[in-house]
Amino acid sequence: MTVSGFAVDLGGTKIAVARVENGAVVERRQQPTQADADLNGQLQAMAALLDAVGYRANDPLGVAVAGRIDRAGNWHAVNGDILRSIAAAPLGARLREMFGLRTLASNDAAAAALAEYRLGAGVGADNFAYLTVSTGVGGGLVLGGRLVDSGNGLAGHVGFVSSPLGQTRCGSGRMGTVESVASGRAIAAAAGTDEAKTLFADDPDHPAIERSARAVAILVADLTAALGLDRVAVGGGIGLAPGYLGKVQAQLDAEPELFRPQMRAARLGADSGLVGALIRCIEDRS
Ligand code: ADP
Ligand code: BMX
Repeated sequence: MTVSGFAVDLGGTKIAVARVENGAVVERRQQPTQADADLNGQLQAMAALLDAVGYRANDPLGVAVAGRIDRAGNWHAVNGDILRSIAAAPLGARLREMFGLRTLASNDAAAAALAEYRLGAGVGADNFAYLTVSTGVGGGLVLGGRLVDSGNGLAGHVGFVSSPLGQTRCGSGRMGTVESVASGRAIAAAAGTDEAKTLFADDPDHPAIERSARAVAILVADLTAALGLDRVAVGGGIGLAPGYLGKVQAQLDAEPELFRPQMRAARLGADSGLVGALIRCIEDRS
């Protein structure tokens, strides 16, 4: 399979688009995500960026988004504080109208998991998980070579399991989720800053960052107990920040060996969602 075409990755903080050739991003554009934009607004942002990287109608187009995509192609924010105007939005149908039949929408972390499993840090793993620690905390599971999915698109949303460190409600409505402790939003809120990124630059050992890493390590051990994971890749703006994976590993080292899978940084870096969205599109539409 040749992984060539175009891709979008719309997260809670940034929207990126790319032209992909043979599984590698060769051209990329990025801008901040509009948290209040509705489906039309998000589609307009995608279309303008795609134009800038040379997309033409009917080129293969994989679209990864934060939020769940149900089997009918409808898009729902799970954390409604992150994408505030996306609920049962007919993304699949609108993508086909605007860009043609060679399009497919996926959850961003699920797409990234598939790309890492096929081309990156998950190659050769039996039971693999990808975690993104970014605006939220997302996940994708590739078990026995197959990406786990569900009709409602919620499968793999491991950021919404409870954490023993959790004390507040997150935008999903659940109390004490991993996302409410470990995400970029949670780190910034706990430290009283606007952006987690500034905290990493100013105070990389801040307790809010340590707490995030601890919550992620506990999540990894819990998932390993449930799924027999042998490898986990970590991505996202926080997950890939210098020193963060080391903090997760240090916390995980306190667990018994059986509950410690191999830990890796996402090898496709910030491109795994883009590449995975296109892989899913090409496999689904051929
Ligand atoms: P998205 O969630 O839109 O996919 P990112 O993966 O960049 O976007 O995640 C955004 C979060 O990561 C924000 O909380 C931001 O402050 C943080 N972040 C982005 N870049 C860095 C960095 N280099 N170091 C630390 N934190 C970062
Ligand atoms: C949240 C959730 C997931 C997403 C994950 C990572 C929403 C809007 N987002 O758990 O669907 O995969 O964040 O997304 O419900 P990101 O914005 O951090 O890249």
